[in-house]
Amino acid sequence: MNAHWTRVIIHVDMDAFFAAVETLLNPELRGKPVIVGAAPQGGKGRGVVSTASYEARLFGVRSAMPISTAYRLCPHGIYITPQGGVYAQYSRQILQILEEFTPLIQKVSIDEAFLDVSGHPLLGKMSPTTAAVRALGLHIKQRIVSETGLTASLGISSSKSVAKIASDFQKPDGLTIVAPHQVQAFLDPLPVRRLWGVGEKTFQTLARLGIQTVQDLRGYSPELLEQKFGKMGPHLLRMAQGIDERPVSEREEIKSVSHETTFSLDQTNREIITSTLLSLAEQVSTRLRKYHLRGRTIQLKLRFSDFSTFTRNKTLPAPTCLTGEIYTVSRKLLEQFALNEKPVRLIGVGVSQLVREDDLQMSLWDAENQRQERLEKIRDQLQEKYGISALRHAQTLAAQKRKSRDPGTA
Ligand code: TTP
Ligand code: MG
Repeated sequence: MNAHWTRVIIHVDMDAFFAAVETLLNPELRGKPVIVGAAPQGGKGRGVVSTASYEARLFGVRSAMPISTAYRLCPHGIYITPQGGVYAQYSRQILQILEEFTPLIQKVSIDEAFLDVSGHPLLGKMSPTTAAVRALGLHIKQRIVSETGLTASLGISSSKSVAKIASDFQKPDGLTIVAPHQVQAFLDPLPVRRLWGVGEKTFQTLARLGIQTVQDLRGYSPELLEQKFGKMGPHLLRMAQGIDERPVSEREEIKSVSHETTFSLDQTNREIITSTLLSLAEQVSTRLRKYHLRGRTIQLKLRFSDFSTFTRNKTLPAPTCLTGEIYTVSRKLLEQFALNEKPVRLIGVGVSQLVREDDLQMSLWDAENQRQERLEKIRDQLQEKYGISALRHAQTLAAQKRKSRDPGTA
């Protein structure tokens, strides 16, 4: 059957990325369960798994799992502490290869990107055939593996959301092509959780409505969906129908910026917890300023020693990127918890509802805030140039001295 490809969108996602790079650098690891993350310390380690090789996944080890759980599941695994710089180098090399195929690239994360290859010469001038699309996909995979030694999984369809689901479909070393006339049949049997934009909360609400598969969602009344989810309702329906016109744009779509840390010992000491909070607020605000972003919603995340996890958030009247403001708000959120009852294992701060600096009406942003922002930006520049400097908040430094932070926090 002839498929009319209006656009050809590819989602590239590297396989077990950090673990694959480690294996490349040390071929003895090939075929073994490799776990990249915090030190396991014989099962007593804190912090989390960054990623695991597919051999380790057979034991149930997954990203973001506590390293102690990974150790219980796979005590004979090979545990490696992540070395960020090397992964970033490979990430850049992969991006350079992809840039040879199209200028329309959107990098999504360190090992993931969207490509719009609609105009590629291999696809011809008219609407391309699925065979031509497949040949181009194989060619890209081949270039990546021959030049880096790493395998990628590709999903190809005529929209970003379907391409993204498809790249995950036959991992590792996969190539999944969903031609336009196959989109609905491809999506229908999938659990709704696989759709882009369906997070835990939406998933729970959908489950309560008895909606499990994409097909269930597609058959649901649009009016009721809008009643339950507001503006998100029509969006969900479009995702379920595979309708997604969003362009592949060079600008990264950052939805939120967050940092979290696992204490090396569960904490009840309020002073240590709040100074860690200040350090996290500072890291988050530095990232916001780096990306020229500000956010309106501040979120605090707490995990207690029994692994119960809570989030609290507050939405501000105007968006911010200031350490002081993010810290003050998250500290108020922290006060909603009785910290002396249960020790804290993990604490995190996030900022969402982001706006770009250039989209912001400056009148919303009073003179004092502007002055403060300029100061913080100068501090960022000094930090970048000279590393941690005496200009950092004294309290942050004190906090850093007091606690040691595990690597591998997501
Ligand atoms: P992913 O692409 O989510 O995972 P992956 O490449 O390891 O495995 P897959 O084959 O399933 O794609 O993330 C890319 C890298 O980002 C991953 O190798 C390590 C890092 N990462 C973390 O550090 N913490 C996390 O929780 C996740 C999900 C990823
Ligand atoms: Mg990956």
